[in-house]
Amino acid sequence: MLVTVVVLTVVALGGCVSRRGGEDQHETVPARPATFADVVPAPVQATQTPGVTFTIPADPTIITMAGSTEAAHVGAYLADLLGGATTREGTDPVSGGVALLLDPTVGTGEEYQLEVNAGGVTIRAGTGVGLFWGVQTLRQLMPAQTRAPVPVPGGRIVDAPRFAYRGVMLDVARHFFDVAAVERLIDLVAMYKVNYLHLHLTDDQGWRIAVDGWPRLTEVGAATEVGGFTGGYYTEDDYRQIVEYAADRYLTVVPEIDLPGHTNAALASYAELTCDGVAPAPYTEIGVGFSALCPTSDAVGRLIDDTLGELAELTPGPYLHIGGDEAPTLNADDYATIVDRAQEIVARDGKTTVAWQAVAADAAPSTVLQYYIDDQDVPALLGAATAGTKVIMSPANHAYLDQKYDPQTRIGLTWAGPTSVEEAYGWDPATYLPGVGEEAVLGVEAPLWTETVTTVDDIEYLMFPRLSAIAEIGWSPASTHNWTAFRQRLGAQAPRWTALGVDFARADGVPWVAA
Ligand code: NGO
Repeated sequence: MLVTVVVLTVVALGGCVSRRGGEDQHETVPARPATFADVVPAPVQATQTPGVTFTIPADPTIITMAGSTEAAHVGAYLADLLGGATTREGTDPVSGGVALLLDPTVGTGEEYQLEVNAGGVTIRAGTGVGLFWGVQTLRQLMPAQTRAPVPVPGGRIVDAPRFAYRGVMLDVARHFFDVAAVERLIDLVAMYKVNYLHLHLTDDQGWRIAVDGWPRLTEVGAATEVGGFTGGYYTEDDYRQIVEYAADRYLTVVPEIDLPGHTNAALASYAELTCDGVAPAPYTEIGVGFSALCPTSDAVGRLIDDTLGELAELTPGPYLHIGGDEAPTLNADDYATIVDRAQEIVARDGKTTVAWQAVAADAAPSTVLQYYIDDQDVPALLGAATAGTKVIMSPANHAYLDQKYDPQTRIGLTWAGPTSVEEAYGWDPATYLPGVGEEAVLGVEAPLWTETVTTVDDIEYLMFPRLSAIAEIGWSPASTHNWTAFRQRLGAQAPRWTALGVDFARADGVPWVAA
């Protein structure tokens, strides 16, 4: 479906005010060189050296740590950004180029240090992922066009993430998005050090992953989406391709099979998954809470076993998400029968379960719970967190990217919003839920549900800039949290997004730097 957007632009003195839902009074400021204060997410320490600039020359030299395939991989990524480079192995900083050096004293995880002086750039980290995040920071210190020669301001950054899990979720069930769309999304979110991609693969309106032995899940279950009959699905190879593409950018895929509710597409495919043996019609509306797998059906046990078993095999990351949200048609025992079975199978296959908060009362100790709403399940979630359960924070009124920015936004839901950029940024994962403190929080995730999202432009419009706000909340120390500084940093992303063709919302309240 093509959505036509009417853009009315009014040029005002010294800036521009345009109107497109969510962007009523947007502000544009003149182009300026990138600074160390512009990096999103804000680093732990960033100190610019006044008066020093290093220009990465055309056809620069990139030194990658001798003997390290990880460093070589990150070097190739950087060479690509620079439009070509001569890459060779070494162990020391390089004059006139960029060195990517492994140094265990920097850390053993995602930490990195970046130094730019008049002679060159040096990034040090204990791991490949640390080097990769260092390159993402370097990218933000360059002009939007990163093809060398490019100037980089001098200075030093010491950086490490606050939380281990910084996720984005794409709902490919309500509307399907192909592999290329997902790859583009991965490229964009990697810029903000997002390290988990949660794919919501199944829901009432569509089943999006092929499962051996269950052909009707894709023949019937994948044939629909919200508003009609143009669905789609990933073959096993498609899924592998997404997983690999993500891994190349240090993102881990978390696949979700939503059960026992949100399962109309599966029920429509196989009558034996229902209790009355009658397959319901396909569903293309956006209501929730009406469907459920039958707890006493043998076929349901087999479906869970086969689907989660296959995903466990295809997914190198540690997590499988089993959904668990909104199944009001089942009583507590029947609900528990199904989510217990799913958790057992995930554990059998050596993975860790992630589930929406509704699973809290039935959660195995190792299950990670995803919080999104203040409802009747919160007391059980708090109890589990006190007993050591880890929580991913996705409060819908701050972190749900599917909510409109303001009532005029052309797409989006409103039940938890509207959510301005300032509201997306305005919370702290470790104090949001009293009883779920810093230690209990595994991290944050920004879900993009796609009931109203039909195109890649739609994805980008709802995702940017708010995803960058959630990414910063997940990465940056609480001490850096400051809306006035953040809005400046965020505004500096505009030329980058423009250069990449990202259809971001020039949301109110942010001084958008001109391209
Ligand atoms: C809810 C619901 C989803 C909707 C979403 C829309 C959760 C966890 N379950 O969030 O099915 O798509 O809201 O905002």
